[in-house]
Amino acid sequence: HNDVDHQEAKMNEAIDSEEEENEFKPLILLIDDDHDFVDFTKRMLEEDGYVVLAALTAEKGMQLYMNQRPDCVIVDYIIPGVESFHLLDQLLGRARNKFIPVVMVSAEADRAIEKEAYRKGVTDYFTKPLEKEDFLIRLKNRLDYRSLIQRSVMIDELTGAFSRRFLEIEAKRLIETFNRYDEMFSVAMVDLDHFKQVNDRYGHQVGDKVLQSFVSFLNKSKRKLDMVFRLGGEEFLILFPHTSKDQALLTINRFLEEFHKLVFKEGNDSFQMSFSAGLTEMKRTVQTIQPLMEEADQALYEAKGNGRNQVAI
Ligand code: GH3
Ligand code: MG
Ligand code: MG
Ligand code: MG
Repeated sequence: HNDVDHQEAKMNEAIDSEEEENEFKPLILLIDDDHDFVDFTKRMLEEDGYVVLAALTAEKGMQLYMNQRPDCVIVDYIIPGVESFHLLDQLLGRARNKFIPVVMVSAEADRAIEKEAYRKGVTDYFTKPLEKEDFLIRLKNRLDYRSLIQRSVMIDELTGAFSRRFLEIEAKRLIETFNRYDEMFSVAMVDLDHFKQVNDRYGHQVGDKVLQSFVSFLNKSKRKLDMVFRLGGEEFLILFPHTSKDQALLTINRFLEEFHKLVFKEGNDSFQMSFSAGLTEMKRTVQTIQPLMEEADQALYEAKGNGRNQVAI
């Protein structure tokens, strides 16, 4: 019922499995009324490592499209009971802003139809019978491109933390879960202390390395469901699902203690770092992440003012 949920679950899966030897299999929706073609194509795609959902009618196709959020749609030009291009229009209307490639297959080797399909926005147009190798190569290119876009939208390039854009999506999901199930979550705003000094003393590259180390420290120390986002510079936000601020406070205090023990070595020099944090939790009166970020930011400001290397609520 919630396609944002599903989409993000899949993104997380994609990221988790990056390390686990790319176990993630793209999901392909095939909409075509021709049984034989569907059987043949489904088998061909499965042999190539895809998961395939097949629909023999436009209605079923649209339903699967909405509920399953495939990574790519392959759609027949002529499906009985639907005006030509009507289904395509419906699919493209919803596909574009999610970067889902829509591929048209047709028995018609008609240039006018092909051109119209491209004009509408299909990524490829193939005539039947499919030329296996050509088809699979192009499909793979499309899907690689799609996962690249997904990754670059979600992940901060320097540190590997989640991006600010992705925060909006995750926060929305947690707020919905809170509204529906009273499931508490906490938000921490985190900022490295005197980070500028690292840049000034050792150069930007060392500063960058500290940022990377900080994120990998957080990722190693946090629980699996906690999420670390880079808001910019040396400022981060951590989402703690299923966690009250009292519980999150214990966690952050543990982070503070452990992080400050890490020794960074630069040539003959060595130095230690710390961070400050501001913490808040979800409440009935808010409907977006924005006010929570402001509260956490205010608390962060207090933590800085009280001498840094600490957390405030
Ligand atoms: P405070 O304890 O008050 O937070 O002091 P601070 O020095 O950490 O904070 P300030 O905001 O004064 O400086 C942050 C610095 O972070 C300034 C900026 O040049 C640097 N910075 C921002 N983004 C990056 C980055 O991607 N890499 C590096 N190396 N430095 C960055
Ligand atoms: Mg600052
Ligand atoms: Mg700072
Ligand atoms: Mg800062």
